[in-house]
Amino acid sequence: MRFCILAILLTSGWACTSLNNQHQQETTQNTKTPNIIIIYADDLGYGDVGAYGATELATPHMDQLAREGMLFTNGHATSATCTPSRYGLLTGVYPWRNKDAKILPGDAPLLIDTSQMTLPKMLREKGYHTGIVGKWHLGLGRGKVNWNQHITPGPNEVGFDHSYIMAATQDRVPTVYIENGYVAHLDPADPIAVDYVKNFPGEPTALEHPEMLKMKWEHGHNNSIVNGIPRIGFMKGGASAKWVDENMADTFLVKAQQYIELHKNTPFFLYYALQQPHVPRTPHPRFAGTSGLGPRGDVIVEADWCIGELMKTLEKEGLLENTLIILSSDNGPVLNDGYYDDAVEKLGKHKPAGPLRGGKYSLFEAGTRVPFITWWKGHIQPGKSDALVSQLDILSSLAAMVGSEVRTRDSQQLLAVLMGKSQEGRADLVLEASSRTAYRQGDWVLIPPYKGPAVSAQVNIELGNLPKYGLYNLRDDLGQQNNLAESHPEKLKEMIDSFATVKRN
Ligand code: NG6
Ligand code: CA
Repeated sequence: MRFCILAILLTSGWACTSLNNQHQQETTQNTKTPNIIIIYADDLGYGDVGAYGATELATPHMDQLAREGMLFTNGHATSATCTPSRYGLLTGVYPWRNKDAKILPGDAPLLIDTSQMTLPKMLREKGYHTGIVGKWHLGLGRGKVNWNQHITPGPNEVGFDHSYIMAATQDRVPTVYIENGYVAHLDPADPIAVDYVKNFPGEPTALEHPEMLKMKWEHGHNNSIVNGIPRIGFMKGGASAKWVDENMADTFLVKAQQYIELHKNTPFFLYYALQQPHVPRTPHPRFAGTSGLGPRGDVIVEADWCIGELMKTLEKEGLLENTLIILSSDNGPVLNDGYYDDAVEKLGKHKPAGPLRGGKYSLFEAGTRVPFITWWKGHIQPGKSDALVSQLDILSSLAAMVGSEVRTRDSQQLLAVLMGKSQEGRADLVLEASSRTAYRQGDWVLIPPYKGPAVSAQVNIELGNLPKYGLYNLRDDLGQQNNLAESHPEKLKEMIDSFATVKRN
């Protein structure tokens, strides 16, 4: 009997230690391999978020992430347009190294080499389940895509276990969702055809049928009409598969929530690539008119709501303490990007670029300096960081976190910075806008001379095309108003030399 009690005590004691060990192991496991969600807005500007100074627009959920996490004042997208930025984010390689990394049409081939290292591949090697929901815009297939069959290669071939995407942009055909390489809800009897050069006989275009439009085009965007909205590119068929623009935010949100619920028991990486506030801006009727700034403001409010709903899902599933969130945007803001949608007329006092000069497409700061927030309950202490960081750095930094040796060419390991434990960011960064590059080092920015209009006639944004070198010191001149190239010849030379060295390497 005595023996028995002793045995029980011993056994239960052992069980207890074992449980403790297991718990400890799980805790270390969790602190090394939390779930990771990158929430990536499309064209959201530095000044579009309350936490970054917006006063005319309410973004309570983004603000909450900023308040409880690290807000980066010097966080950069890799490029001032979408495709190259996403390329940089997912590969950790500067897009200007790849001549094809430009805004892609909806029928472009896959831009990322399937043998190339990517963020989802690196995480998958470390046991993550990986998913993308939302905007892709990195090309699909190898050339002529047959949209009625398995569309490959695509996200699933560059590291994502699961994908639910739009191929390119909301304003480009094909206007359908693609789930793991198959067009969702496609009726084989009504096959899809896509062409970016010529229309299909008998299909209405915006040029010929303006009476069919519920949203008018201002520049470009005058090809096929889908859901009363004129698009870039021509498309035929696929009626049952076509998205309803006003439901897109809800659709992607639900897919993102389902992804989380399905994979809550493994570490997961979710790339939640929101389509807002890119054109065409089509808020759900619940949000139409809510911002007072027109549809552009409304879809930012809608995107913010989606983020709040996603957080609720994390809370409901008990994942709040175990999920690292990075919120950012693929490039800076634009008002008129090709449709008449009141973005300019109803802007009022709102400043989408905040204090920065330029916007989307621009080499000036507002092209690439974007909202950049990291959040991880209990692991990232609330704060603000002025460290220079790029979305390029996410790959190597997260690799370090999960214990992976992977480091890619241009991605710096800045985990401590992203976690708010160090202010030692990058020493320098190459900025890109439509294949033009500029160079940041410390507080200095060098913009080489480029031919081309100073201001884009289409989008009315200062592009950063200067007749001579531009040299700015952002410490005293965040708005880049004072070109110091002539008054600081030595600094100019030093910057030109450093830039040449960096681009050679
Ligand atoms: C431009 C489009 C613009 C937008 C952009 C891509 C025209 C005239 N303009 O070519 O509306 O779609 O491409 O934006 O067609 S991005 O955020 O995906 O880079
Ligand atoms: Ca974009």
